[in-house]
Order: sequence, then structure tokens, then C-alpha cells
Amino acid sequence: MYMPRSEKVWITIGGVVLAAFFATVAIDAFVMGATPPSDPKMIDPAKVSTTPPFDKPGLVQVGPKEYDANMTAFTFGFGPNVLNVPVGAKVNFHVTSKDVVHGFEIPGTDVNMMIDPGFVNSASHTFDKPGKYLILCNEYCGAGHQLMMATIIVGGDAK
Ligand SMILES: [Cu+2]
Repeated sequence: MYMPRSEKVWITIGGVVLAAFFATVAIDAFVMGATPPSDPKMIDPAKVSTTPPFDKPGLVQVGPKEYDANMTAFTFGFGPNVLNVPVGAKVNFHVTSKDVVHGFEIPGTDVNMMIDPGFVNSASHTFDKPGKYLILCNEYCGAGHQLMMATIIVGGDAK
């Protein structure tokens, strides 16, 4: 069968690109361990206020300089509203929503999560620089959305 040379070249290029794509996906999955999210932590969204640890939102010290921040998001705020952590503290945020979908972003860090009712989402950050950090809701959640924020004060005593 006659096939022009340019067509053979393009078929070869397409085949190489496809093979590279499959190789990338295979390396990502089997060597680097990238998998779809699984085993999500779920709670009853109607019982957030009575489900530990969200019945007592706040900081729990879990190591010499490590804290769990169990937080709730609701229209239009976060519980607790202020966190005090020492400089150099690693904070593991565990956040769930009491009502609708909210956002949880700390500008200037890698912490940026969607907070769905019924799910517990987690992210960690180590606060090496003292100062005030803002927690913002970045998912429109209603008429008071622009007021929805909390503060992390780094450099005070842990409370
Ligand atoms: Cu919001």
C-alpha cells in the first residue's frame, strides 16, 4: 500500500507521543504512587456539632511543635475564629462544613481546600514566620460570604 513519506512521519510522531503519554501515566501511578482520592473521612453533616473532634473545635497539641486544628466552616464564619500558634509550629488543619460548600484558603501558603458538608478535608502548613495569617472562604456561600474569615496569629502562646 502506498503511503506518502510525510504521512508515515506524522503517524510515527503520533505513536511516540501516545507511548510517552502512557509511560508518564504508568510512572505516575506505579512508581510515584499517584492514585485517585480514596478512603475519604466522612461524618453526618447534620451532626457536626456533636461529632468529635468538631464538637470542640480548636487546637490540639499532638507533638512538640505540632498541632491539629479541628475547624468547622459555616455561613458566614469559621470555628474557632482565631488560632494562636507558636513560630515554627506545624498545623494540621481538619475542616468540615456544617451547612453548604465553603472554601478554606490561607493566602501565601499551599493551604487551599474545598470544604463540603459531610466530608473532612485536611491540609498541613508549618508557620515559620511570625505574624497574622488570614483564613478566607473562597467558595461563594451566600450573601455574607465576603465577611467569612478567620485569623491565625503566629508568635503568641498556643491556645
Ligand atoms: Cu464563602
